[in-house]
Amino acid sequence: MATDTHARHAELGLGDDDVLAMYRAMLLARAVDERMWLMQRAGKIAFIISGQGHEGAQVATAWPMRRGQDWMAPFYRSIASALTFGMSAEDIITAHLAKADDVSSGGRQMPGHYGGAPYNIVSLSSPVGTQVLHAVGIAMGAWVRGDDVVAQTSFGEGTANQGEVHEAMNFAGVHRLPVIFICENNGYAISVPLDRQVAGGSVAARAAGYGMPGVVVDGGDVLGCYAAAKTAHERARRGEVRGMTGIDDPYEAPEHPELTFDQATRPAAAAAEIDAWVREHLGVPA
Ligand SMILES: Cc1ncc(C[n+]2csc(CCOP(=O)(O)OP(=O)(O)O)c2C)c(N)n1
Ligand SMILES: [Mg+2]
Repeated sequence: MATDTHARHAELGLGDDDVLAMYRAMLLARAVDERMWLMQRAGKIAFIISGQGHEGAQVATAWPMRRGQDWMAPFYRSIASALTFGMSAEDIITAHLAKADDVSSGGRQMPGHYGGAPYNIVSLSSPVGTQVLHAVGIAMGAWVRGDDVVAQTSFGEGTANQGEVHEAMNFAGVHRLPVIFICENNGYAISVPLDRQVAGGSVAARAAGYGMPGVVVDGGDVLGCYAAAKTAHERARRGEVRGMTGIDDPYEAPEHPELTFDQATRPAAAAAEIDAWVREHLGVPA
């Protein structure tokens, strides 16, 4: 098994040092996330939106992105994406504490709105999906200027149903812009399950209608996510076709603390489904 794993990352052009660095980034993201939960419970942070369960997919899809050259328009769970693309743990925690030297906004943005001019990370707005338009705008600007730039944006599968996400993807497809759309599908938009959000059951399948490839990758398969992101990045640079990746993420462990009302109304069936998933995948005995 160890030999197979080694062959797989080597085949993708990754060295042992690369995969160790990816694993370290995942662990750092989890450690920062857990620390912020403690700080939130201690009353030091207003709220935290967790990225737990998304780390592998985020590190892997950010890995092919060129720091200082490409651009990222992330979403509120993008702790690992932001860390991989240049933000430090200190940047992330300082932003949540709303300190004056916070790189994202000088303490003026809400928690979870990752951004930083030095890192080419565009701060998101609170209405879900707006960052998808920003990424397409960045890609359009790069194309007009003739710059070698790839923009990447990420969002949840619930957000994929916002009107502007359709507009952004259609516009990108029509103009063949260098932008990668990453849908981190964790099966729920707060308490609404996938089958009540997405007709047809797949966000990635919509890519055909936008004239771009759409692939589904298991979000727990870090190397699979890396391979998909690397291919999409290469395609975007060639100006050939843009990549749209549907990431099928594992459930994130904690719930949204700021959405208490929705938690209370989450259907019992959802709790049972999550419980079954945890038992099966994490080996928790019944
Ligand atoms: C336009 C808009 N509608 C509703 C909300 C409230 N809201 C915040 S997060 C969220 C759920 C989004 O679900 P999904 O896109 O699947 O991402 P997840 O949180 O599951 O990662 C909603 C409805 C919002 N911020 N913006
Ligand atoms: Mg979701």
